[in-house]
Amino acid sequence: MKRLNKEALRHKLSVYFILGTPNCRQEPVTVLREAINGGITIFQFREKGRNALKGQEKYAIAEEMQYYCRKSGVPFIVNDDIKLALELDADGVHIGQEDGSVEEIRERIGNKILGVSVHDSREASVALAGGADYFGAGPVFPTKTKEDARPVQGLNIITNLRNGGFNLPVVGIGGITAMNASSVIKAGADGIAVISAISLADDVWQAAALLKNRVDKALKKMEAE
Ligand code: TZP
Ligand code: MG
Repeated sequence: MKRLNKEALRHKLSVYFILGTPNCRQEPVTVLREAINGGITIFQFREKGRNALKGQEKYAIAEEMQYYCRKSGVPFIVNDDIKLALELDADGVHIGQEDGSVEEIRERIGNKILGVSVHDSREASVALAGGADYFGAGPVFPTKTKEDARPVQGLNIITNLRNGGFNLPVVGIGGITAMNASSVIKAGADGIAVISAISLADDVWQAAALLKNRVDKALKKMEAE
């Protein structure tokens, strides 16, 4: 996939699904395939936490997930593991505040998509200067998925970034569900990033489709205002 321009990327970020094998009860590749069919617009492979795969097993499942993403035109982003992203020629990388210098990672990955998790305007400024393409902001709501998550920030994190004049695409993350997704878009986010709302759903396809529906409606409403 060629590097997307800023507006195309903004659009692709609307329903951002993140998954690793520890996040699902069903077979992870099946979960991803159903989520793609349900309408997710971008995917992040985040193999972290208890029982996370390593080495060849991690590589193999990432490669399989990338295959299904490619087939459907869904950008494939790798969390943290720059080496894996380069080996697979992934579409991009997502890093947090503890993952090293944004600038150095930008140099290593060339023109791949670079997402950075930020928690305030200062971190956002540094990420922007270092060459980030989008911000992940949160946790917006309480989450059980990330054990070392920062304190809940509420919708303020999104509003503050927007009021701070940042024009980079922003996705909200943390505790987002079909019930609260519209509020995140209304606060100014370009998209929502979720793990459990899709990965742990009884019907993964339906969960993804419902989120997509809610987000699309909220984005349309924002455009009209
Ligand atoms: N970063 C901040 S909160 C979070 C990450 C990776 C976990 C999001 O998971 P969920 O299940 O959508 O709350
Ligand atoms: Mg990280």
